[in-house]
Order: sequence, then C-alpha cells, then structure tokens
Amino acid sequence: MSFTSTPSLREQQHPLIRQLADSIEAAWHQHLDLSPYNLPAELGYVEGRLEGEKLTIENRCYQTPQFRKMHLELAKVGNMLDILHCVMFPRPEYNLPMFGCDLVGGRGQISAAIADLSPVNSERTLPELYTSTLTALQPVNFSQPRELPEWGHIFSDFCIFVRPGSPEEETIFLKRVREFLDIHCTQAIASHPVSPEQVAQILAGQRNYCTQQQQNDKTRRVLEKAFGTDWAENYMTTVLFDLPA
Ligand code: BLA
Repeated sequence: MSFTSTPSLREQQHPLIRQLADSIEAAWHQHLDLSPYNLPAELGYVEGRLEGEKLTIENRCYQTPQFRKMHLELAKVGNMLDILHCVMFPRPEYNLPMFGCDLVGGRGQISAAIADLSPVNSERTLPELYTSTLTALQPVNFSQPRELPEWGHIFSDFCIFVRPGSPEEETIFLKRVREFLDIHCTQAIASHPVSPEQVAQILAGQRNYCTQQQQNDKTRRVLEKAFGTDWAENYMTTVLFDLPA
C-alpha cells in the first residue's frame, strides 16, 4: 500500500514561517480541544497569478469551546513572497484578547514579523492576568524595530513588530510567539463566560479590530493584484477578518 502526503506549501516556505506554523499548530494541539472549522469550500485552497508568478494560499481552520475561529494561513507568490497569517478569534462570551501574527518575507529575508495579543474589551486593556504574565516575560530586543501603520493603535503594548536582523533574532521571535500562545491558551481554557452587557462590548471591540485590520493596504494590494478588487474585498472581510455575527 502506498500513501501520498497532502501537498503542502509549508515545505516550500522560508524556514521561520515553517517553524512558526509548526509551533502554532503544536501549541493549539497541546492546549486546546480542536474541532474543524469549515471555511467556504472554494476558499480553503486558492491559486491566482500576480505579475506572472503563481499565488497560492493554503488555509487551516479550527474552533474550540473558547474560540470561534482559529485561522492559520500560508501564502506564497512564486519565489518572491512568503506569508504566514494567523488570527485566533475568541467567542465573544469570553473576555479574551485577539491573538494575531503576520510574517512576510521574500528572497530569503523576513521583512515583517508581527505578533500581538490585542485587547478588545471596553477599556481597551488586557485582562489583569495577561498583563502580569506578559510583563514577567524576559525582555526582548530587536535591532530593527518597525513603525506601526496608523491603524496599528489596535495593538497592545506587548506587540512585537520587527524585521528580524539575524537567525538569533528569528529564534527570539519564534520563542516569544510561542510564549504568547502558551499564555493565551492557558488563560483561555481557565476563563468563564461574561455578562450579556460585556458580550456586547467585546463584540464591538472585535468588530473594531477587524475593521482596522481591513485597512491594511499592503495585504489588500497583494490580493487585488492576483484576484481582483471584489475578490480581495470578499476575502478580507469573510476569511481574514470576518466580523462575528
Ligand atoms: C504587512 N502584509 C504586510 C506586507 C504584506 C502583507 C505584503 C508588507 C510587508 C512589509 O512591509 O515588509 C501581505 N499579509 C499579507 C497578505 C496576507 C497577510 C497577502 O496576512 C494574507 C493573505 N497582518 C495580519 C495580521 C496582523 C498583520 C493578523 O494579517 C497583525 C496581527 C499586520 N502586516 C501587518 C502589519 C504590516 C503588515 C502591521 C505592516 C503594514 C504597514 O507597514 O503599513
């Protein structure tokens, strides 16, 4: 009997993207009780063309009792662009931040590495236990910090946005994201549903997060060039940053 493995973009990606994708999935499997989350069928695996190069998008999606949708996406544009995108959308019944992460690179170099646990409650602060645990982490330093765009006010004080300057810095980034995920998953499974008034505030916070992320012109431009304006708008609002009903 012979088995063929599922074709995967992962093996063809920049090593940091591959390692981060593995680490995210390992954290999810380690801490959480995962069920499948079905994306619209035609959007699980997508191919397009951008400036003569093939753009391939591969999605993995789960849900859990605390998370409405946990989305890990890998994308590749020929040999020019490697992308990892990940967002964990908590169910609005839980006062939990949004975990978000984006790695963008090409030609062997990661140009943007961002990760955060972003607050969505009405005070726009993280729950106390997040703040204390994150504050207690060993401080990290990167030689090339990057400036957040205007819509980046949604991110917390713990947000990391850098161009990793060396293999050592790539490892530090990888480790910090795993720490974010371990803290987040541990907090999530210990959390309890909140009052209906708080649910309404959390929903408003999640909507604001998604609306701001949809302003990312750099993401939009890549998708528009490969698939057209309408497709990009639909993808950004229904797959990348869909608002909870
Ligand atoms: C930046 N995102 C980018 C860039 C590209 C993409 C090409 C510019 C890289 C650079 O300036 O070096 C493209 N990102 C994509 C595409 C997808 C994607 C095509 O995810 C999906 C198919 N973005 C997120 C999430 C965060 C995020 C979850 O998807 C943060 C939690 C942030 N990406 C983010 C930020 C920038 C970025 C802040 C820099 C934007 C800027 O400088 O204007």
